[in-house]
Amino acid sequence: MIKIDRELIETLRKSESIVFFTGAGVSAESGIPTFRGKDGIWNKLKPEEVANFDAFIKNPEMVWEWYNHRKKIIQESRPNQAHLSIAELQNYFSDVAVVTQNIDNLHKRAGSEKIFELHGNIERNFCIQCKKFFNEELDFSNGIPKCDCGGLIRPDVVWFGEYLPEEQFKGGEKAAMNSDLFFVVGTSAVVYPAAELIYTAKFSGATIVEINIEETEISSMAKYSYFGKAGDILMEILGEFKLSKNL
Ligand code: BJW
Ligand code: ZN
Repeated sequence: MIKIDRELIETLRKSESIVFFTGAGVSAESGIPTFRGKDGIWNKLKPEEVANFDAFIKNPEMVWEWYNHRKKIIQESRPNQAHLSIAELQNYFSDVAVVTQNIDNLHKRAGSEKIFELHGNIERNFCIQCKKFFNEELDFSNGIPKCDCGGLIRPDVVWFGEYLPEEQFKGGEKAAMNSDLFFVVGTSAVVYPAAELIYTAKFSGATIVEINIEETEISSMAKYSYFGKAGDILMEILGEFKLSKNL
C-alpha cells in the first residue's frame, strides 16, 4: 500500500476544478496493452509503420488488422478501478474533467461525463475522401470497407503528423488552465501537443500529481508522485478523501 500525503487530500478537498490527464497506463489494468514502456506494444512494432496516414495508404489491410485486433481487446475489456475512481469523484465535485489520449472509451463506460478525447475514438470511422462518418460495425467480408464515394474508410483516431480535433484540444486546454488539481495518470508524456497540457496546467497554477508505475519526462514537474498501479493509487486517494470527510 502506498502512503497518500495528507496535504494532497487537503488540497483535493479545497479544489474546485479537477482534471485527470490520462494515457494508455490507465487502461493497462483492463488488459489493454500500452505503447511504450516495459510491456508496450511498440517494443515489437514501430509506431511509424502503423500509426500514420502513409502507412494506411500503402497497406490499409495491415493497419486495419492492427486496429481490429485492438478493437476486439477493447470491446472485451471493462473499466478498472482507475476509471471508476475518477468517475466516482463526480459525486463530490462539480467540475471533474477527463482529458484523455486514449481511444478506448473506457472513461465514458465508467461513467465520466466531461471527457475530452485528444486522439479520437476507436468506435468511430470516417471516409478519407468525403469525411462521412461510419459509426456502425464495418463489414470486412469484401476487403477494406469503402464509402459510396469510393474512398477508403479509416478509424477516427489521430495518427502522427495529423492535427488533433480542435474542439477537443481547446476543451482540454481550457480545463487545464482552470484546474486547481491536475492528475497525470499512466502516460509517458512524450507525445505532443497532448503533453503540452501538463505545462499549461502547471503554468496556470495547478498542483500537478503524477501516477505511474515509473518515472517519466514530466516527473520533476509534479508536486506529488505516486509510483504504482493507477487503479490501486486512485482507489487509495479516493478512500482517504472519503475518510477525511467521514463518508
Ligand atoms: C502505468 C500502468 C499502470 C503502465 N498504472 N501507469 C514537439 C516535439 C517533438 C515532436 C513533436 C512535437 N509536436 C508534434 C510532434 C510530432 C508528434 C510527436 O509528439 N512525436 C513524439 C513522439 C516525438 N506528434 C504528432 O504528430 C501529433 N500531431 C501533431 O503534432 O500535429 C501537428 C502537425 C500537423 C502536420 C504536420 C506536423 C505537425 C499527433 C500525435 C498522435 C499520436 N497518436 C497515437 C496513436 C493514436 C491512435 C491509436 O491509439 O492507435 O496516440 S501515438 C500513441 O501515443 C497514442 C497515445 O495516445 C500516445 C501517447 O501514449 P501514452 O498514452 O502516453 O502511452 P505510453 O504507452 O507511451 O505510456 C504508458 C505509460 O503508462 C507509461 O509511462 C507506463 O509506465 C505507464 N503505465 N502501466 C499506471 N498499471
Ligand atoms: Zn466518402
